[in-house]
Amino acid sequence: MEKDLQPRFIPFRPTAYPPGEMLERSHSFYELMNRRRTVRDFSDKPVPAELIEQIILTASTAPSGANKQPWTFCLVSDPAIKKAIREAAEKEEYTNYHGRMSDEWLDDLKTLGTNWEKPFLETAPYLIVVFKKSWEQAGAEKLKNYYVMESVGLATGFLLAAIHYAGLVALTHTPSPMNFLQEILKRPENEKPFLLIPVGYPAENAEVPDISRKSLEEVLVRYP
Ligand code: IYR
Repeated sequence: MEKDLQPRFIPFRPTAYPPGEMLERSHSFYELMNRRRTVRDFSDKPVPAELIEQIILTASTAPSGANKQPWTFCLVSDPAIKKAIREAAEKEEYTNYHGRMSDEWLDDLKTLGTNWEKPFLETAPYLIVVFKKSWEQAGAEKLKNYYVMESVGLATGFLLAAIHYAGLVALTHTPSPMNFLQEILKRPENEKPFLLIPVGYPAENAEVPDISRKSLEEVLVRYP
């Protein structure tokens, strides 16, 4: 059957606010987002599955190249799978921290206090493993996706915002290399791991690094 390749449009129904309210919303959203912190000390307090699934649905509203939505979110709460992920991640990280990362890189991480041990991979009630899909398998055919890194990066940004908005905390974790995730989670060949994100409540006495964000003047260039 021939594919229908005609453009198809529906009316756009924008959400409109009075100008004063727009400014107020931009301030309050900044206040909210500026309170987001990457957390490494997790509580094992359970998180309702419905809450985390709704958050993933929000992540999946992100824009993507040709609307291909080239992502899969693996949601892991099985303790045996979490343990396997922790063991594999720590094996790689041990090598990273003992010679694979440059001295400059290790120095850059000193203020964050990270090391090869990753207990949060078992403590956090959920691990979300984001996979990027370079292509879709349609029978024997491989259908290409576009701007996959950009698209999945955007979806992950939405994911982190939704986690924070719901009152949970997350860590954007990048064990490297992370092909072990594809094996442990038995993902097909067209899916490659992108980020590993433990999600949950912070531990009671959780601490975060004392770091600051760049000012507007440092990140903004105006024309004119
Ligand atoms: N993947 C390692 C190292 C690490 C790298 C960066 I760049 C960070 O911002 C934090 C950690 C780890 O997870 O410890």
